[in-house]
Amino acid sequence: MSNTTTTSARPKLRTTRHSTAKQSRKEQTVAIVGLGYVGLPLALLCEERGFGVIGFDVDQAKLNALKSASVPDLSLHEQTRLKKAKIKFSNNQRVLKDADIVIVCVPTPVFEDHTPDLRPLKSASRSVGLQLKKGALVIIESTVNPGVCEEVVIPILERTSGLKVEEDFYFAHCPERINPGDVNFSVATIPRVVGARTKPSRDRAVNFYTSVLDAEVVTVSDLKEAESVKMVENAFRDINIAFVNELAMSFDKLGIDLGHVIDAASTKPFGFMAHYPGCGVGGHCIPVDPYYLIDYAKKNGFSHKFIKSAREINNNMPDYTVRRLRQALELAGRSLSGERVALLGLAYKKDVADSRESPAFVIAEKLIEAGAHIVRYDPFISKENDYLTLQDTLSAVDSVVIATDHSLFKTLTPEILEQYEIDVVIDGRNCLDKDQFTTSSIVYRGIGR
Ligand code: SAJ
Repeated sequence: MSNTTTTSARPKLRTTRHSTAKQSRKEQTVAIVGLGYVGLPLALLCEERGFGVIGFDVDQAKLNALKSASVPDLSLHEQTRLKKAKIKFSNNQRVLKDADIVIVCVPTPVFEDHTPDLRPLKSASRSVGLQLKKGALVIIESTVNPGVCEEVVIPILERTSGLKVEEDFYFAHCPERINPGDVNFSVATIPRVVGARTKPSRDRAVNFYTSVLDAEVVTVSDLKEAESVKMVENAFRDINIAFVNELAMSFDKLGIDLGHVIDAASTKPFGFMAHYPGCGVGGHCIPVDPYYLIDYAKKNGFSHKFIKSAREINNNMPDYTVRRLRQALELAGRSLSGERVALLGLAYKKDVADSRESPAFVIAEKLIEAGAHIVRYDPFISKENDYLTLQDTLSAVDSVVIATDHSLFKTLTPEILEQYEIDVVIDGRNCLDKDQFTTSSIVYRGIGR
């Protein structure tokens, strides 16, 4: 049964907005499985909206941090909520047995060979299944490729619970859309997409989300469409970043400032969406999710050439960044071997403390392989720093590579850098004011400028 009604070339999605009465929320217990950057904000929001909430995570260190209310990357509001939260945090899966709604928000990484690593999701599904009660609703928010819900998760839930999906329990997929560090969009305000096999499951899930969120909830025809939405969103972003990264390497040869070109192209009010070149693509989503789609399509007889090429281009950007440094040092009469280089930024994106899949680590590896001596500094990940302060870091080096556009690094003017006798700067995130460097003694190179 299709849920979408096609009224024009583009199928019109049905939007549903109706809320569950507040008193019924109090009677409902929501269990969030996985308390990371997706699950924890959702748990706090559910409690704020009147649900009884259980927070389950296998990581005792994470649970300890939660109990002491010291968790990075939460908004101020979420930090405040956490301090007074009545959420039951536990790593004992038996706490799940009372849940009316169980939402799985565990990581879905890839192995070294880029194939999907579903171990966390399978383990979570087993824990949920073992405690699943009749009539409960299970929602997967973890990002997965089409087919995972039906071919992996539901069989585990049925096998471990002895219950039958759609007869004894409800099931839906609602891919998470959290954007860490985003001050404009929070879990409450980001529109969501829900897919399920049957109308009862879909309605149960839509009921829940419309009673918790302040954003639109749209439905798609089935689980595979819902799984595909997130894959498409993030592959879209990855290929667009690869597009500007390839342009950057070309325009560096042509001596054209790609940043200026993108800014000018952005004045076109339709048909163009700005993305920006950089030293690589990090994080738990963008560089990972396309591999799930590539892998599943390959297993079903299709090879994604374009999406794969985009991944290769983006994975090559750390190497390109090191080449930019090598070329700049040659102008200063030096080579990478023996060079003292500050690597500024380890996080995968601006002003967050998350370094997963960060290109900075690949840059570090390549610099060390080339014989350079690197000094790391990231104001958000101090445990990895070689010196306590940015000043001490700059005092110990002769050149700089910026791998993350943290706000702190944008204060680095040529005057400041010259005080530390730094004469080469590679701006891997194009976050400094290039024009200021043209009249300085410093060799400045960006990515695509
Ligand atoms: N990056 C570029 N150029 C760009 C944009 C990003 O090189 O134009 C790099 C970043 O430096 C970073 C990586 O790509 O290393 C990922 O950046 P991101 O802004 O996409 O950050 P994420 O990974 O937190 O992406 C999240 C995603 N949200 C979800 O998956 C739910 C993504 O779908 C969002 O599009 C993205 O936030 C967003 O728009 O900010």
